[in-house]
Amino acid sequence: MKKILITGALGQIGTDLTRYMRDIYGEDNVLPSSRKRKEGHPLMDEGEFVTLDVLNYEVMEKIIIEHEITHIVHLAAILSGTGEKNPQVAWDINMNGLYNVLEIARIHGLSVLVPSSIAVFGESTPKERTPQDTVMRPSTIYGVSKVSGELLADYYHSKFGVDTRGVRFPGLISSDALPGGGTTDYAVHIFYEAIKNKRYASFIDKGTFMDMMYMPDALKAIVQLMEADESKLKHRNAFNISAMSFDPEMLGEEIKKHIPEFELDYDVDEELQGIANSWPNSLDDSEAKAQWGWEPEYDLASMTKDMLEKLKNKIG
Ligand code: AKB
Repeated sequence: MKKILITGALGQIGTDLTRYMRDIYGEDNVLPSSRKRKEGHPLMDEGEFVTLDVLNYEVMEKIIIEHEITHIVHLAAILSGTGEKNPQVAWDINMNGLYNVLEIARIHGLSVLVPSSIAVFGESTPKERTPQDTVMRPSTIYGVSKVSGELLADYYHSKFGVDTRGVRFPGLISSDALPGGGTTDYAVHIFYEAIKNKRYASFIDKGTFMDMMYMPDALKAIVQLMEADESKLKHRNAFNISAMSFDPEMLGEEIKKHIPEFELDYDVDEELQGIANSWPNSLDDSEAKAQWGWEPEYDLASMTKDMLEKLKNKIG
């Protein structure tokens, strides 16, 4: 029987993941947490929720013991854009938070799933079909902390036998919770603006390709990897996964098929553009496919159609 603690659960992934996991493992077996309560957030009224600052080891340990937690999905992190505005805070939360999680897992015999990101790659990484094992010299504090996190989680597995696993998420597109402070966020904002105003000024320039994934595939990946047969895993932290790669123009064209009056123009943010330029154009996710059966369902066309339908219901 699994009893799962989700850190950073009020963010883009956590909101959907809590509901998805509760459907699979039962409401009482999935405990979302975040640094603060957020009144009005749907998870406040959907079963148990605890406040947990991942930098507070004692509180985390108390929650683990009281709730008899067996697995931690560690989502609490500062993303690429926000990280560049305050690198010290990003390092503190991304590294010391993870260190606390791994130490508690080592001492109490828990399993840990911690997402990494395409941000682990940098300018010197091969850009097309970026291999699973390749050069990793990121240029953002987020990327530096995610590479370090991957290595630390691998170390806790090889040194202490902690069951650590992770995926390198691309940009995630979802209709429930908004993303916060990422370079790939334009690919979510564009949908809201297309429905509300029929136009969008992208902060990422045309011709900039990045990997992306629709949230249902991301949720599936987390559970699939958590449930994967350990003996088949040659890698642990972290697997390349992807579902599609596009630039803003391609996404705009796809939206126009549903909203013909939609107009896309550009108001490029130099800092975020620099980050996007340093990331791969497309990932090779064949190791995830071979080792634990990863297979995405949504491509650009099916994701766009579903996003627009969901958002029209949500915001009208
Ligand atoms: C970001 O843009 O920072 C994130 C990511 C790709 O990890 N969405």
